[in-house]
Amino acid sequence: MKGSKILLVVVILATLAALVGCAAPTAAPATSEEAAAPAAPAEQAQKTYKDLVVGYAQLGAESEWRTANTASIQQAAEELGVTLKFSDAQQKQENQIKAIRSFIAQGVDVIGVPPVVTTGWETVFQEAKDAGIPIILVDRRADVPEDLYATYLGSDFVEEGRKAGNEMNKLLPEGGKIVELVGTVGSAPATDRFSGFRETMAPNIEIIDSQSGDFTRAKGKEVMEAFLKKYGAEITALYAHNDDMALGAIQAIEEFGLKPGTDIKIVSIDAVRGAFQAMVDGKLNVTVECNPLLGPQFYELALKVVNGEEVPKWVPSEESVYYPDNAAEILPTRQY
Ligand code: GZL
Repeated sequence: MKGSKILLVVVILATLAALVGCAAPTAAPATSEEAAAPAAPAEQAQKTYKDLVVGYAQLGAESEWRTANTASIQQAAEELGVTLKFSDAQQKQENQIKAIRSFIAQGVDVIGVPPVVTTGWETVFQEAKDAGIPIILVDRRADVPEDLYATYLGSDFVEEGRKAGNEMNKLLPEGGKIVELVGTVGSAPATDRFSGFRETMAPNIEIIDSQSGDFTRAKGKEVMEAFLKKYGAEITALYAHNDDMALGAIQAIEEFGLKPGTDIKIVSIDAVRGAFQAMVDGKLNVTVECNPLLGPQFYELALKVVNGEEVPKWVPSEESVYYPDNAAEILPTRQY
């Protein structure tokens, strides 16, 4: 009897032990935190051009250069199958900022922007960063901390100014008095072309006046008319920060009764078709190239940035200098 009792007690104890988890230890149960943690996110899927959504806050349509830049951005998107949301700010910073905020609200993958001026961007670029949307500066730079943009794709405007200064020295070996048509005040190209030119300009050349023509043909003509009224034939040459202002100035010089390219030498920047035609016509002496055809490079950078690939902080454009002697031969090949 006693043995059977002991056996019964053992069976009962074993059963109780099994019921209260005294079984062989298993892996420690997840803590409450670990249990709540989401599964490790899968590797973020790599985007392709076809599923890339890009916002481009274009600054305006002020010049042949800008028109070509817009065409390049739009054509490259179409060719690559990129979804492009495009806006034109009519050269107003507040419109560019509104466009960037709209792209953030729409949840685009990446935003491209040519800042119309260099200042006033920190707040909206921080909003894009907080939303996890990278900014790519295209064409023009902005004065912001480097962590607020992924990369800058554009020219070395100071070097363009240096090249223009060297060309002016060649045109005026005896020196002379020149006037300057400055681009949009506060923009990177205007600021840098202004300083670069003065780095290389010869000491026997004097800049007797310098005013902004805002990169437009109409304003360039208007300011040149004022220069001619004030200085007349005293002006030996003109330095224009872009071809559109130079073409406006050429009209003003002809209406004044002088010969552009002969009585008043002209050095300009951009190398748009209109400048090549003016060189063919003997009215413009030099144009320093500034390449607007940035579409393909922009999307290549955009895809890399969205896919987390390393990109340089600055991708400079390749550019040259053009003269009248082969302008007729090159003109038909120019894409802008
Ligand atoms: C330069 C670009 C300038 C052009 C002008 O990269 O920002 O703006 O030189 C244009 O023609 O208006």
